[in-house]
Amino acid sequence: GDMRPEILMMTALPQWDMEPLDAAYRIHRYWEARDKQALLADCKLVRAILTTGHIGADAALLSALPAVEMVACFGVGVDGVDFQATRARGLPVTNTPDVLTGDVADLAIGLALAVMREIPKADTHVRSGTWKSSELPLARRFFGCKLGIVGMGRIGIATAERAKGFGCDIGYFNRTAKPSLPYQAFDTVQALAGWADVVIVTLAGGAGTRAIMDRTAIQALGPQGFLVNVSRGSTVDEAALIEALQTGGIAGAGLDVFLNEPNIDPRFANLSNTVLMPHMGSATTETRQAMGQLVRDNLAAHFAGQPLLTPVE
Ligand code: 8YV
Repeated sequence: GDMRPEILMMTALPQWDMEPLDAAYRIHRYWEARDKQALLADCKLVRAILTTGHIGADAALLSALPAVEMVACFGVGVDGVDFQATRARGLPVTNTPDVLTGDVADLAIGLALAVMREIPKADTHVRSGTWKSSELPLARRFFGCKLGIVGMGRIGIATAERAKGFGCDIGYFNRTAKPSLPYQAFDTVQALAGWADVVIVTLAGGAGTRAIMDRTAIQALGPQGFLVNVSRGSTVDEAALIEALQTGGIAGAGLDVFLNEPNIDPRFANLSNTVLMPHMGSATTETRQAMGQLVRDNLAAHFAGQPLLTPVE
């Protein structure tokens, strides 16, 4: 018979992952199923869930899978995983740290440059022919600016390393102080935002960081301040952000992440002082290949009874 372990995949991965996954496992394809309940009813022998950190695995999903042994996330964030439920079942959870750090940090700097130097607006100006009849307003200098980083984990540190090359003055907020870092620590996000020309949010998502970038912090950035978010939409008070962007409360924002992706607040589309991206922080061929390999290696280690490569817990 078919000896391949059964796994449940919540979302599709690229062909370079699907082929080896199909060879190794009997895959239940959640994203393809029209009747999700019928699909889950057929998953009683499923031993692993392959998901993303933001789709995650909630208590209802886990309770539908009596034989599940582990949750493997494609991505570093694991905010969609119900850890109370996985702990109750003793299920390990893996993610894909490190391999995507450089890409997300690159995009953080890219979004800061794009919004401050108005690269997308300038591109439209050239393409549309308005260059012949009008001049764009002057943009804002990025190099040498005061750069605040909220969340000094792997991605925050990699962002700071890049910003050093631009001569930025770097400050940060982190829930636990990191005295070994050669950057100025701020006690509150509000104090950091009051000091910074641009704030880049590189926090983990989840309940512990919900709207850390709150209304007061956004207001503290001020009419000359910029916000970049490459973490999760949940880390910023989005209603307060939209209001500040609409009223000139801040100068602009570069956003890769939103609440309710991909059905984001339609008001973003009408804000000219924003650069918007569809959650592409890790979206390079090189990084997505490395992420897929790491997910497959974690699954393979689990089914071989070997230690997991990158367990979250
Ligand atoms: C997604 C991410 O996982 O790593 C993360 O936390 O948000 C991304 O890498 C990726 O877009 C797949 O959905």
